[in-house]
Amino acid sequence: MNILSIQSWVAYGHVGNASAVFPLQRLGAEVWAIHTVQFSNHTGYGAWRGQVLPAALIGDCVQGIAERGVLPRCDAVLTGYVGDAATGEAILDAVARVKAANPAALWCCDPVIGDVGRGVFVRPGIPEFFRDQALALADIATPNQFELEWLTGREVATLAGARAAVAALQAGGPRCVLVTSLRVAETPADALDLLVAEGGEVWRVRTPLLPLAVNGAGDAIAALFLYHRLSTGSARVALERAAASIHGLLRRTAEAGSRELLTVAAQEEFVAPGHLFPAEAC
Ligand code: PXL
Repeated sequence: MNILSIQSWVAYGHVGNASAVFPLQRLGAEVWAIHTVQFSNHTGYGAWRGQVLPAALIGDCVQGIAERGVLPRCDAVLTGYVGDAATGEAILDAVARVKAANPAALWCCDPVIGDVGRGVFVRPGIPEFFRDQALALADIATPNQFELEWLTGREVATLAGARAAVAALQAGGPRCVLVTSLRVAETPADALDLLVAEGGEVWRVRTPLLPLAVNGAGDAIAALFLYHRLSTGSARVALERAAASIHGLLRRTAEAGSRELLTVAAQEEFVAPGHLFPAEAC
């Protein structure tokens, strides 16, 4: 499996490509990683150094990959954190080139905009890029609850509200929508839900809520979900496997009291997760 992953890079810690690439490799996928930014650390610290990389660099790298003649073997494009709205065009262009070379390739678009508690944490124009341009062309979208609300303009307070918002998102583009973290009225206080919708079916996995605040878990979930969705063809199975691996990763991270995901130390969870949480139709 070959995945073109266009996301942020951080020198220290695990978000963006630094959260997504290693789990994919550990599962056996080849990852063609292109970075939208190179920062010292994630922006959740409030301070960071580094640069937003020029949009032209993304196009250049895609061009170079195309010149190797391998684009027809690209199974999917995975995109996430975008440092500047100008990068949006380069991402759309990369997806168009991959799909022209391999019409079966999927675009999994993680519309990284913000999070509950933190609000919007990307530059102006980026949320609008996802809503107005990207999602219409994506096959899979992986918003968190905050992003689902922002993108659809709907409040998500109940399971029915979540289902309606997901259906609204699907109507505008992606056939498959994974909500990577959901807490609604039906969610017990000590739990976290993940929801996936595809082909008229909606599945929910409920995992124990863990006492931690880390960044980058959504980036790893999107990558793991894409991998398993590609390898099994089933959104339900992909949800179960991604949720199990992420829960294992987060459990070990919480046990260690780490501020960064233990992506390397917990790598066994990607291939043999300790706990499986069955999906329920809803
Ligand atoms: O996890 C999303 C993300 C990705 N990339 C960078 C970030 C964040 C969230 O803070 O700062 C650079």
